[in-house]
Amino acid sequence: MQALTFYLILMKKLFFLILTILFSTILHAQIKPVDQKATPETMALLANLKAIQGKGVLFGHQDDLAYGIGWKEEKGRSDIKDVCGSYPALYGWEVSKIGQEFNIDSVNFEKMKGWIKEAYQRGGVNTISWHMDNPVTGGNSWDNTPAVSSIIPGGPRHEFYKVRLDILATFLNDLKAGSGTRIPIIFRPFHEHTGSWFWWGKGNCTAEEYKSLWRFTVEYLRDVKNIHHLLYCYSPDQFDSEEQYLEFYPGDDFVDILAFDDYHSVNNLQHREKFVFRLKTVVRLADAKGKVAAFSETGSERIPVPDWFTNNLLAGIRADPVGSRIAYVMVWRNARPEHHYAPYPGHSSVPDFIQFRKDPYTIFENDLPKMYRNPK
Ligand code: BMA
Repeated sequence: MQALTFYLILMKKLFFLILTILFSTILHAQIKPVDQKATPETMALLANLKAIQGKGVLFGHQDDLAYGIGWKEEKGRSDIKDVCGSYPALYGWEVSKIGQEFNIDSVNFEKMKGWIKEAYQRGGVNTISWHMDNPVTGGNSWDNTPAVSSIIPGGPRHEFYKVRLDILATFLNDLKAGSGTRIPIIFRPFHEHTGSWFWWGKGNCTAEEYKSLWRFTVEYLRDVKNIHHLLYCYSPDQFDSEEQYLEFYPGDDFVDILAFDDYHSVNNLQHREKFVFRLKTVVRLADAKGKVAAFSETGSERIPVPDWFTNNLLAGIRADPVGSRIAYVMVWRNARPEHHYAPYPGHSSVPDFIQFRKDPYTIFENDLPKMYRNPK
């Protein structure tokens, strides 16, 4: 009898031990956002992006619903959908000149809110970049007069920067679905900083100043403005080593998505190795840090090479099993015939783009899993 009781107690202990181990494994496997108070939809988006890595790549397009070649603001229209029958899975938007009526590319901010909502309601993903005007000179973001040291805490233009963030926060808070749910946004500020063309880029500020600006931005939006529907995306431009990629990295507590922009190595087949190296580096670092990896911005202006989508982009992504594990890729905007990065009806890259869309590895809106529910 005593032996039986002892046996039962032992079994019970063992059972709870196994349960605890299982539970903590699941908890650890779950990817944690920068924002501990992130909304359930935002957390689900992050978990889904991570779960998708290695299964496929979401395809994205900047300003897709706002305009295309030969049209502007036509309800339901998209160059991507016109060409292949599906909307992209991801939509890029730009908030330069936030607080005014139109952004730098004449996109009306009120209408942008509507397009972000439409995309969300169809199950798509939204990302926002910020070509912020130079806060010292009032010039645009390409005015690379040093400014970062002026707007970080303690700097003479710090209060001015806080007001810019207040205005941005008001816009972000307006991004609500019908139910009042805030629409999750991948926020990608201060991008391409490995180049020196923007005032926040290398050469125009120190790495420490950049990190301080990034950390302040996250803390202010999250802890002061109570914005809990953002995922923070770090996206340098070209880099040739892990050290270079991480030089301005603000830290694991401030970044959800490790990404990069590249319009160079992807466009030159001779530089395939470099392209693959960049993809692999970002995936490896993201894996090691428990983050999502992405290819935040790319494209070939005017797409002069008709098989660019399959041969440059997709073949490059698929060239390596590690490099292929990025969650999404986004091409830049279709502004006008001399400045566009996605095909439109009649373009010579259309047949290839249809192949690209049909490839089982590319994910368009029609192929998306439910991005705002926890993955199974
Ligand atoms: C650049 C170009 C510009 C545009 C800017 C911000 O790459 O497309 O025409 O104003 O991005 O969106």
